[in-house]
Amino acid sequence: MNDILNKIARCVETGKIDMASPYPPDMRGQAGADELTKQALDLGIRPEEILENALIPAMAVVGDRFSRKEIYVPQMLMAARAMNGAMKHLKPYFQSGEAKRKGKFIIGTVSGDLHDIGKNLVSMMIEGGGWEVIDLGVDVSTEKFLKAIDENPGAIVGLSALLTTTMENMKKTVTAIKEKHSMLKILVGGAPVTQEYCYKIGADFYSPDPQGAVNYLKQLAV
Ligand code: B1M
Repeated sequence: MNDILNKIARCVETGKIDMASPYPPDMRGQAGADELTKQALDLGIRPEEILENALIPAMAVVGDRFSRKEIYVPQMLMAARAMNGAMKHLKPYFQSGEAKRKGKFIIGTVSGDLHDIGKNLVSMMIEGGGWEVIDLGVDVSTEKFLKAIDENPGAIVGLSALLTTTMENMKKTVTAIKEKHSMLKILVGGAPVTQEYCYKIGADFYSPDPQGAVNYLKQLAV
């Protein structure tokens, strides 16, 4: 089992999306993240294990290499594509929540921020937890969040930010939402976000991972 998970991790780290991807040269013609993830599921490996033991650690390796200037944006983008190639096989498992919806959840990555892998994971898990998810995508302006809230009364809102520079936009959006809808619950997350920052900007809950977000919503639905 570890062998195939290691191979999937290496594919994500090197941006080997699928069999047709030419990089890295020593893996040319071999299965990529796409095919290997399918194989792993066929072997009975649980989707959570693939995510936690291969995909997420691989993205952490990619981030460290970027920090050390060993790789650049194009390689990060290839890694993200390989991750998405794997995720498309996991998605149906995470989305197969109960048929009856517990409520509505609006989610988006804040203005100026294009990172969506973590946000998509949170979105999938919450959908799998039985909520109707309205995913506004990336680079979402405050106005777009406010419009979605007006169109979906009673919804809970989730904001994701991956850049220290866009955390400031998270604050602006939270402030604007709370000014108009003081009782509405706002959940925040993303790598640079902390519990302390959540309190500071007036959001209601911080979760470092999708499961924490699911648990928070579960508690609100009771
Ligand atoms: Co970017 N990037 N990136 N990037 N990128 C980071 C975030 C960075 C830490 C890399 C580094 O320097 N080590 C760094 C930010 C530094 C900082 O601000 N302190 C960085 C930078 C600098 C940049 C650019 C500025 C680079 C440039 O152009 N010079 C640029 C900015 C573009 C923009 O947004 N305006 C940029 C671009 C990109 C790509 C487009 C190439 C690509 C994104 C592709 C995509 O998302 N579709 C990319 C990638 C892939 C990364 C890294 C390598 C991986 C991010 C990721 O997907 N992680 C990242 C380094 C890293 O994180 N190790 C990096 C995996 C994902 C599962 O984790 O998103 O943290 P994460 O989500 C987690 C939790 O945070 C949590 O749950 C998830 C699962 O556990 N979570 C929530 C997330 N949202 C949540 C919401 C919740 C609750 C939990 O409730 C609502």
